Amino acid sequence: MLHRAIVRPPSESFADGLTTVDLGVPDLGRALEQHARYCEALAACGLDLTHLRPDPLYPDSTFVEDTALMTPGGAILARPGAPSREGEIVDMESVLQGFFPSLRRVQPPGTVDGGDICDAGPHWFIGLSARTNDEGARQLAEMLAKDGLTSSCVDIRGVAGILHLKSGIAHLADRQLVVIDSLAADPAFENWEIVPVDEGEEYAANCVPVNDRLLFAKGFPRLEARLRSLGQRPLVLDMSEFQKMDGGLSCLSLRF
Ligand code: CIR
Repeated sequence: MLHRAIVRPPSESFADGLTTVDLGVPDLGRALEQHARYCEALAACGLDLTHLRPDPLYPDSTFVEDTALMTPGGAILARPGAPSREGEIVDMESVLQGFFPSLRRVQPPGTVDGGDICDAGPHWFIGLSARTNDEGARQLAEMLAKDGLTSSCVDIRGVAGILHLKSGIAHLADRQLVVIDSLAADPAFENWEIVPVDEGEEYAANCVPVNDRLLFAKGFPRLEARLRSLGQRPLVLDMSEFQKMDGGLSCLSLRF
């Protein structure tokens, strides 16, 4: 069961953040509206929300998932791989200290973005990306092993169209994963049940199980229908403004 989430609304500098997609400039008013609906959805799933103040110094800071990880052994402060995002961990550290007495952290020269880390129960997938480097992955695998978790790496550095590992995969339940086609042949996913994603619907692979519901992006009817047929109960949210900044549903919160 998940009980809490940390969120941070986009600030007035949101449109100055990093992006690799060409979907236009996000509208702050609409982004705030979509963020508010997202928070309502988490609350409807039974989570208590902690809101960090919006911070215009860090345009990407609404994507809180990249700054920390929650494991059965406590919290790990990440070390975002984009220089413009490094300072985001300062506020996250203060808020996490209120929940977790001892925080572990990824140390330089390691970098880890939380968006590259997919928790699949007792096994975790670690994406090697433009943001998460080999040293960061090595440190994280060691910390996870101390918590009794196994892990495997998925190198997405040559995979077009995804920023983070979780831009292309999601863990649904047990050994069931949503995986986009360009990642499906990775040896890390052998012996996992894969729910495929149709061409053109890749963005929706980033869906988020929260207790008995599944946060799911609006506008991707084929994957939505497939997941419903598998017994999932999608809670559909408009993510248009966050998609323009390379952000998906998982990155807007840290859930624990
Ligand atoms: C970035 O490039 O860092 C942000 N514009 C988007 C981060 C999205 N985070 C995530 O998928 N976990």
